[in-house]
Amino acid sequence: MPTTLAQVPFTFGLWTVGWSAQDPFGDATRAPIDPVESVHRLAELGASGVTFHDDDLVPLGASTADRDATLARFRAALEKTGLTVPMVTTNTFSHPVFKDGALTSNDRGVRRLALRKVMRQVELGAELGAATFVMWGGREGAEYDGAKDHKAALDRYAEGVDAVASFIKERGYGMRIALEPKPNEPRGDILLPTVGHALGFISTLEHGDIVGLNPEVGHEQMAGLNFTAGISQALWQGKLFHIDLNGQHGPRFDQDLVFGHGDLLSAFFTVDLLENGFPGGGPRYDGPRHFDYKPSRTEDLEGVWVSAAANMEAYSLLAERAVAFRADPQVQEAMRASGLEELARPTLDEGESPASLLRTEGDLGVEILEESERLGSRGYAHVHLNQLALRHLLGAV
Ligand code: ASO
Repeated sequence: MPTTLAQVPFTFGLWTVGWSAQDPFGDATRAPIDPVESVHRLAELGASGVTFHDDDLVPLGASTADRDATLARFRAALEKTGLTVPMVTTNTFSHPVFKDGALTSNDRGVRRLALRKVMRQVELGAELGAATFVMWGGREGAEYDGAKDHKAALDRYAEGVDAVASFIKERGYGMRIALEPKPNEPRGDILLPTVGHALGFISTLEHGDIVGLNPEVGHEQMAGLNFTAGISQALWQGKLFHIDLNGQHGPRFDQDLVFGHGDLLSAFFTVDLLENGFPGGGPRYDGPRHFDYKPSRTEDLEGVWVSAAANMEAYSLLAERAVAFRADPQVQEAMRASGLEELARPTLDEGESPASLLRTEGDLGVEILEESERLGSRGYAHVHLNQLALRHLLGAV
């Protein structure tokens, strides 16, 4: 396997490698994996951290004594391997109680129960030093429009997220919440279906200062959207708190493929953004490169670890190529020709009034047409730039 970038913090959810591969049409094809084994195997492969839902580590309903024993074994594995826990999350989707949602269930008792489950996991995350708390509202939604009062559901969602955020602040945990959008599956429609919806929602929150996003490649692509563009906007708004990398082939069921095994060119530009930043400078993502994928159902236990390594290899290969892409003088020239530098320049001069653009000695209508014809004849050479990216991606340089 090619070298992984030593400085890149690769992390995996315990539920990813630990998935036994049951799907809506078939039984599990693999035996469960002990989380402690996952910690050791991932460390050997070069990962720097693991993440988990409450129930991934401690089965729902475990007694306090069992919970303590499990946590002690887990902590010992972390200490031995040096792996960290940069993020934790809560399972508010598997148990039948959450069939109509957790924080937005029509049943108030379910909403209160969900808050207890979430806050209990916040406490554990804080103990383990997690900086991010992911909230994926997989069951927050409906199958039928008439079955959900969307105004009330959004009120309750905001109330729930604000409650968790204020709890974090009250306890002084210094943790931030990252909401994870998804358009559908397992619900027919899920609330906060895309990065854009979630950003709009966050702007309404009382404690929105510590609430951001955990966008997932496949989730945006299921909605037919451009993932790199989505995380760009999240970064631009200072809201890219975490990221879920995986692969997906367009708008169909959530495939959770290995990163790079879906839309490869899109994956290249995602890595280019994460490793090199915006071409004109600006906010950078410095969090973990977290893989939220599923080892395909066809794989045996050895295949699980091969697929885990494949994520890191794909990212590392793309990172090497993205760095070479930006350093290539031909690419820099093509970027200039495409107008990228010009785009970084403000449209109005400093102190220039927008209304002054309307001032003219001549006929405004004629001037607008003449200007349009002059500027409209320009070529932007975007295809050449993209072809250079393709050459770098294929190692044809
Ligand atoms: C499992 C889901 C995934 C999400 C995670 C966090 O498949 O999309 O990131 O849980 O709750």
